[in-house]
Amino acid sequence: MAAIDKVKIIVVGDSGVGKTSLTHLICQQQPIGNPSWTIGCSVEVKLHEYKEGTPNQRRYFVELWDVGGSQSHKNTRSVFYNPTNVIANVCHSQLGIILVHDLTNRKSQQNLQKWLEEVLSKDGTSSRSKSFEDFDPEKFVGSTQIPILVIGTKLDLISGSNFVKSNIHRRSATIAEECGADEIFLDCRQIRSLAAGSSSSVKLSRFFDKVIERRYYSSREAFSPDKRRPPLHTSSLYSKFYHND
Ligand SMILES: Nc1nc2c(ncn2[C@@H]2O[C@H](COP(=O)(O)OP(=O)(O)OP(=O)(O)O)[C@@H](O)[C@H]2O)c(=O)[nH]1
Ligand SMILES: [Mg+2]
Repeated sequence: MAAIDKVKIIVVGDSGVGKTSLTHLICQQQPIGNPSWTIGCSVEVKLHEYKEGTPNQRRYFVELWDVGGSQSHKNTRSVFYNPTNVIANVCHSQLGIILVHDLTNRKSQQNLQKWLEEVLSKDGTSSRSKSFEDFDPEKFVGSTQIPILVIGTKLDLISGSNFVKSNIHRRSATIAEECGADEIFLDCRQIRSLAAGSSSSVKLSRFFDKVIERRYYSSREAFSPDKRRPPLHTSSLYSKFYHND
């Protein structure tokens, strides 16, 4: 049987926003009861049907790298951002980024820019030395074409009117708007949040397709299907690095 190719997606955001809950919901199709703080990084894998329902349908592993958001581990996190399989002049080729914020915590949304900068500047392929103030997500994301998805969690904890209000009174563009990224709002503790056919599930699937497309079908990156490299290693269905549960 042919090996199944894979892509890597980094999941980042402040501690407690719900990254582990989200990753579990995506990969296990069920909510996680009581997640503990993620120490280091936990990797879960989802089997994804690329371009499902079309003649080009193909199966891929999507690895979700759920990175612990605690400030105290900031300096040791960069090891997780390093894309494997790096070749000269190919930047972030197999990488996608999911930026997660908590809808009840505005600061967690503002911090997404810092998270994006942290991933992009420390992934081992960039020599940028710019400070945070100089960082322009629109420009940088535009130049790398890296697929990004923004997810707002804890939708169940805010009332509809608060949600509308917080969006109307926003002073500046959200990071999703700046990056031209899709945005999903959900309750990670409800299985129906990503029910097949729902708009959230369709957006998520489209995002995975984008990451796969960039990795395996983009001629610009010399990764056309014909020139496709074999994966470095076969994914185990569930591999854990450092997690304290
Ligand atoms: N009500 C509600 N609670 C949520 C939701 N998503 C996550 N939580 C809760 O928020 C808490 C933190 O969730 P985690 O998934 O551990 O957060 P994390 O982002 O992985 O945190 P770190 O591992 O420390 O970076 C847990 O108690 C979850 O049950 C949601 O959509 N709604
Ligand atoms: Mg976690």
